[in-house]
Amino acid sequence: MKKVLVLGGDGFCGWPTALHLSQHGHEVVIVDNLSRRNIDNELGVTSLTPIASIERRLQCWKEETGKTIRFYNIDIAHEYREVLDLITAYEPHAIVHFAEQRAAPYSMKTAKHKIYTVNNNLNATHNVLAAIVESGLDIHLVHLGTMGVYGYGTAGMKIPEGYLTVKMTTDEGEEVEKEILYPVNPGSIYHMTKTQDQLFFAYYNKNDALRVTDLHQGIVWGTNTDETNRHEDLTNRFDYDGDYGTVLNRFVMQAAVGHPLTVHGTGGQTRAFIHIRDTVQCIRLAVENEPAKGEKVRIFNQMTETHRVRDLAKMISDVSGTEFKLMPNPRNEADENDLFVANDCFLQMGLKPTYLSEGLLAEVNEIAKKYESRCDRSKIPCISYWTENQRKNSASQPEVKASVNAEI
Ligand code: NAD
Ligand code: USQ
Repeated sequence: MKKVLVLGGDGFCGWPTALHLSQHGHEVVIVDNLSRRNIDNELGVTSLTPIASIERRLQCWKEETGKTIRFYNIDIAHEYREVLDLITAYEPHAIVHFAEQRAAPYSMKTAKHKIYTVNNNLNATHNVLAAIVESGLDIHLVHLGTMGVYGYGTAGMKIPEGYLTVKMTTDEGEEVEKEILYPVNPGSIYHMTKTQDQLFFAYYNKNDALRVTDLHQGIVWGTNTDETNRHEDLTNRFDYDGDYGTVLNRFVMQAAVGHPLTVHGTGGQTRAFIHIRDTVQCIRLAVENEPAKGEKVRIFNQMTETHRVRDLAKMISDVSGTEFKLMPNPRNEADENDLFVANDCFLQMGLKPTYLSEGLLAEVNEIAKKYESRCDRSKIPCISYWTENQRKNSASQPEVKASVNAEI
């Protein structure tokens, strides 16, 4: 049994992870400032699934399982003293850190949103690291990073798990080998904060010998896990709006309400995916297998399959009969890319993935169809633009081409 602090434990990944850890015998305390719920208010949207208050969620978990999860409302980015006091009093074995602003489109909306994302994410991560050191405790930090730190290109090789061995020629003409962090190539201000997080971890690992596992996660799809399925009041959130909704869950919901699937550009972007059920398994595996003292930062690629956006649209269109549309891309990103990713670490540790081929239809029928009446169609369009050019392009070409089950 490990004592685990789950930072950001009211969020989409954090809530099912907290329950999964609790169910597997770990003692869990959640910290969250509920900023995600406040951002829903700012954007005028709600989760497609109805989500209970954090107090009701925890009471329901107790009623269902007899297990207690405590909750503290602390802003990790701004309340350093409270973070330190909690760590010192609770003495966790591990801290799982989800508590960041995680939407790329939200981070690109305006200068104010860029500044919020940078201040929130960098201070949250740094405060946790500084507090672990100041507490003097030997705590394993497990952080949720992103595949997007690498960019999505390949140099004719699989993207390795975090590190790259490079060969250099010294001034004397001698060839030397060195291991470096894989070069970063962030595609948004949000992704940029995750590349900076990596440097914080490398520094604190070198200077203070902190044990850190950084999980470079792909796009999470799906909604519920075995634990959140136990009761309506444990249901996980499902974001579908243009800022927080991620591509696969958006397509699933769009198919359920008969909205044309919103493919950006040519849909040639290839991305990495993982089901929420696998996310919670991976995090438990990471918590239960901490790095040795003095070991370099462990980096795992937390993803199970890669797909091209237009192939996903085609797959969902074929299943549902909903047409898809190629829209002007609001983002500044490559139109087409290949993506090959190494993910051996979690598979070797025993991860049994849920693949799209098995989980997709259940998601459409059990979640999107069930809650379709809660969808506000006016919140579906992506209206955060990466640059002024993208904004102008969208205004002049509302959609590029419509297509029903067509080959593109
Ligand atoms: P989310 O927004 O649903 O959850 C984040 C939680 O952290 C929210 O409950 C929010 O209130 C809380 N939070 C944010 N800032 C905080 C602060 N300063 N103090 C206290 N609490 C704070 O996001 P998510 O989808 O659950 O993502 C969790 C983590 O996983 C993020 O770091 C994200 O970058 C990473 N990730 C997510 C995905 C995905 O597809 N959802 C993919 C890869 C990586
Ligand atoms: N896209 C569409 N249509 C849509 C929405 C998105 O074509 O309606 C495209 C985007 O242009 C992009 C791709 O789908 O090319 C993925 O977009 P996304 O919103 O699903 O994912 P992203 O912005 O990359 O962010 C999400 C999470 C983030 C996490 C990241 C993992 O919000 O927290 O870090 O996935 S990764 O993509 O591997 O970097």
